Amino acid sequence: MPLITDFVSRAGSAAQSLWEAGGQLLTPAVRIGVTGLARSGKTVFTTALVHHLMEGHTLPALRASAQGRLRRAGLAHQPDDAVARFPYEEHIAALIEQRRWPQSTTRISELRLELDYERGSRWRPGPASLALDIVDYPGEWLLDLALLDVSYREWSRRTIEASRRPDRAAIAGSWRAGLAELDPAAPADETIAERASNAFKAYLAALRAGPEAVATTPPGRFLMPGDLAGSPALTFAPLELKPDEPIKARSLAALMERRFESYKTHVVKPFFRNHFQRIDRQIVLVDVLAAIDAGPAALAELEDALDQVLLAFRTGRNSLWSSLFSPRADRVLFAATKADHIHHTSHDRLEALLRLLVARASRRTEAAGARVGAVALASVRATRETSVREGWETLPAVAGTPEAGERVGDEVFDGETEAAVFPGELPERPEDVLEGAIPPGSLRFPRFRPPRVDRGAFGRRARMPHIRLDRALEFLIGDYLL
Ligand SMILES: Nc1nc2c(ncn2[C@@H]2O[C@H](COP(=O)(O)OP(=O)(O)OP(=O)(O)O)[C@@H](O)[C@H]2O)c(=O)[nH]1
Ligand SMILES: [Mg+2]
Repeated sequence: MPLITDFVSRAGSAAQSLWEAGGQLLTPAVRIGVTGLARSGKTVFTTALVHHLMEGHTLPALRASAQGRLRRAGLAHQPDDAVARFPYEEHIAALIEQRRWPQSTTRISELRLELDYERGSRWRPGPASLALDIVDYPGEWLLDLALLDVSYREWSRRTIEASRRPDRAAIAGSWRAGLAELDPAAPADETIAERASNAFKAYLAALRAGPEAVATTPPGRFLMPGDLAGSPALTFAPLELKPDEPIKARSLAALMERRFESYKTHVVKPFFRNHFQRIDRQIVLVDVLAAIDAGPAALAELEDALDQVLLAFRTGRNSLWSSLFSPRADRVLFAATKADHIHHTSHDRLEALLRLLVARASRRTEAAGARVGAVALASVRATRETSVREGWETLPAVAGTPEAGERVGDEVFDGETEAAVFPGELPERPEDVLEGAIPPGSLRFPRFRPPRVDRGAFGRRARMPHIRLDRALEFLIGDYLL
């Protein structure tokens, strides 16, 4: 029985061809992309994954591990010198030593882990190695794909029109008021361009902080600039252009248009060409619980974002973009993170909801060429399960240490005291969630501190608890370890 539901299957396996290409000379490598929108749990996922493999913990759903065939895992030099190294040591120390979550990150980073294992195949037994190149990058960057085939004029029109939606009107108010004062035909002026761009970025940030809770409006680098913050390619904004009026040379509109094109040429295309198209296996982390709690508008926005993400994986096969890059990822796993906030009785329901969100996306845009899976997981399990009594009822609850300043009901926590919380339950039918069965703000999800991890026997650390991280690994690399 498959551990994770597959929607679309594709014959053939990349593992095979790599084996053939790699022969005995090179260590075969698999490049795993870890992405997701801001705060979805990318850094914690990558850190936990490396931790379990390095410490040699048994991961029952990863067959090679369950069969005792994983021998050793160690960090090695990464293949790309121009990409920042993922600071694993710093993140794991924060989690274990200080019991705090890692710092937020805004750029791409990479880490190579070398696995020695015993082949499981009866035909080719014996020792083997596999290099895992793990690449963590902001999911917002994938949404930029939508910009590649639109003109500045068209992008301006669409972005301004979308801001007129009733639920966005109030948020867009101050940016739109400033926009109305700008004359696209006025001479190009750096200060005005910068001011317009800042006002537009403030609008994008407000969208993310508002009821939608999910940032899907490109340009993705405006909220996640990486190393490019402040550069001209990131200093532009939409303008109100009259449909039939040409853009005048040396005008404000001409400056904005040139920068929009530079953004595509110097930022978007290189990312897709140099990074995205080299990924073999992709995991897309999704904070579904936060979106449920933010309400139906956030869920609809999230569904849209997942749709766009899947689009990026299909492009190479039949579209305009195929001349630019062709993704080779043959497996994409969507993962609902932070499942430790809810009782295990709701884990399958969370997974079903995620599957529904992705299934609708793939149906709308027709089948993808890659195998797509869904799982609900917690990279680091910060809670344990318990029950609480409310009146005559006993409710399934989770207990952990809420972070200092977190509020549950009337109580404000100090970061040391434990609390048992009934987070709420997800309905049996995932459709009910999309139809508004859970009123916004009704779930109780305090931010818990990472769990206490004590040193085990012989100086070895006890394992950091997780939920279904092993299933995710089996989907991503299980077939490479046969
Ligand atoms: N309880 C729990 N919280 C988690 C887990 N994973 C992530 N979190 C929470 O989510 C926050 C964001 O996680 P990160 O891994 O930093 O997310 P990210 O996607 O790398 O975020 P950015 O780098 O800011 O884009 C953390 O600070 C934790 O509060 C998990 O498995 N369990
Ligand atoms: Mg991060």
